[in-house]
Amino acid sequence: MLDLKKITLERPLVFDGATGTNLQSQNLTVDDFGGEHLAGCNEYLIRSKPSAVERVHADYLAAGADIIETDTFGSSSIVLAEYDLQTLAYELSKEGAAIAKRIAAQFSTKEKPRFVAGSIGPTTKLPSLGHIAFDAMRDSFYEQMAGLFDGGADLFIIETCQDLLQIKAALAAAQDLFRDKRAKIPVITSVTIETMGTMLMGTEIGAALTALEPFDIISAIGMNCATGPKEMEENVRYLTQTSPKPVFCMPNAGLPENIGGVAHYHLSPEELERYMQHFVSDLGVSIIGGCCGTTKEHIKRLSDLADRGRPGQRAIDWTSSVASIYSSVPMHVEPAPVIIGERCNTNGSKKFRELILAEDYDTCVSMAKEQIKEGSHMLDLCVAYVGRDEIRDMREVITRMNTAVTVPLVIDSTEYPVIEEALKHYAGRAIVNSINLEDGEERMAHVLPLCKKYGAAVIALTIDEDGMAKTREKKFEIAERMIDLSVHKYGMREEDLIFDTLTFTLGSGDEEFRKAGTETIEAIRLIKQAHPLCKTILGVSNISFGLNPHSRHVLNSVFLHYAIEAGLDMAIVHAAKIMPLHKIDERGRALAKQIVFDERVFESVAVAA
Ligand code: THG
Repeated sequence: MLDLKKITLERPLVFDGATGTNLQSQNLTVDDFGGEHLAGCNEYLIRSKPSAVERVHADYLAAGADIIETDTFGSSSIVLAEYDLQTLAYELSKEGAAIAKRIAAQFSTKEKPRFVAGSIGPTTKLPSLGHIAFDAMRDSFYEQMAGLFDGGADLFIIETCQDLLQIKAALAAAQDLFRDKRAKIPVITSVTIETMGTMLMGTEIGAALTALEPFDIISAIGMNCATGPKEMEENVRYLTQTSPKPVFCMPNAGLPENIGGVAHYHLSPEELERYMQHFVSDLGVSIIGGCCGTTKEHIKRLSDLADRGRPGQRAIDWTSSVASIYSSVPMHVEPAPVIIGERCNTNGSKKFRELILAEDYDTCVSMAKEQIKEGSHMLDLCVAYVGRDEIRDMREVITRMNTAVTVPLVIDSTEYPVIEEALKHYAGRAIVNSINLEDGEERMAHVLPLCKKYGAAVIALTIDEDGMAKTREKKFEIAERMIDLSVHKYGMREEDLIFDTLTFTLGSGDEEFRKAGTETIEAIRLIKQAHPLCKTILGVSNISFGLNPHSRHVLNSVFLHYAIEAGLDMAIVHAAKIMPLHKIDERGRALAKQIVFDERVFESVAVAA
């Protein structure tokens, strides 16, 4: 397979320029488009006037482009339906790729091979706004991609993306296609950052990178369209400093100026070259090209630039993170822990349970927002309720939270279909809560492929066939077994795994569980020492079930303090009720510490309560 990372170590790769601009310059007539009703459908030119498309390709290849894009930006059934051409999606895509391949072959030499990128535009619909269902969008992309693949495309470019959920639908289609074809080609994903500095849905570049980075099938990540290189600089710099994958950049010929309803682009070939030289040499961008308004003269300049030297070295500072549709949140913060609000949980909050029962989904969202105000960095979400349709409740809640909640979500469910329903409606990068080995590998076999398909991280509980592990050794042993399976069998990475060393309550006073606090804390230490890339988490409130509210707050806070000392990264808590140690009186602190570490100075936990 074409190895973009390897090729671009030696030389930047150059894409072609605008298709529309070039077609316009050919002064095509209504008849060329196949009639009044098809005027403006550039994709239909593949059939009605292939010579016009061939000319675009030949011009850019002659200018020195390494990669030309097929004229299929809108060849999905979703877009073609606007011209009543939806039944032609596969055929037009295939013919579009075949034309490009034919012309590319005419220019291709051993020294300078030329490639065809199957162009996949964003369509006209935003799944995060409910314009289209995820599955329908995936199916439409699948058909378009199948045509491009069968027509001979060397790679796919999923470009001009406005909505991360749309990208995930396209990636799901590509994954399905590669599975069905038993063959892969590289995929470039490119987002469009509007002049206001985010994607159309409000997504910051960091959130886009966090959501896309986990996908193995993506070979390069970048941005195109909306603005010129000048406006892109800050975000391009972010990508080159942060992205483990090669960085792609394909700007417009400057910001468009609207003259009489028509967009005009003013950046000259020399100016574009100057910016792109900086991006390549100084920032390390390795795949470049031109979007709206760029011509063969622009591409000639980029090709000359590419001949002058390899992309600059990048120092990459990547931290494993998750994201909402808006922003990215690292899975470790200083000071620790990452605080995960526990209250949007039907099992953990009477209020939330009643809201779900009343189907007052909007107030569920208000509870989420309250927890953000209280300092939560992420939110746990569980809508399970015996006798109710959990899939439907999850869909109702998550479609609202997707755009209304600014922090990442932790999807807490025991049901696989509920987890998938959540992931296919969530634009950001979620955490799935959780997997375990209670029924052997069964649960991992269902949940981890979903995490891979949608790019999620996952919480792994130290439970196996014998139940919840009690000792540090057993907790550690289960964690190691899960790491081995997750990484070697299911293709997850250690940094996608968050271990929960689970504690029983210390509030029962039960002899059997008096060591539970210590063992849980020491298991965290063992896991972090052996696997520093893995994260750790605890549902802190579990430790104090059965005690009175004040004792619970004290015990939770003290337990959390020592867990953090042992290396805890994340905590599921009621943020408003966690107290820093210095806010707890000395007696309470001492007593709580004795309970956590089972330092038996007193007779029973009931004294503390
Ligand atoms: N690990 C992981 N996920 C988890 C847990 C865990 N998810 C659920 C739970 N444990 C963490 N969440 C909560 C939420 C609420 C409470 C405890 C844990 C809680 N609620 C109060 C009660 O039940 O008394 C408040 C009730 C109310 O407001 O009505 O204590 O360990 N991975």
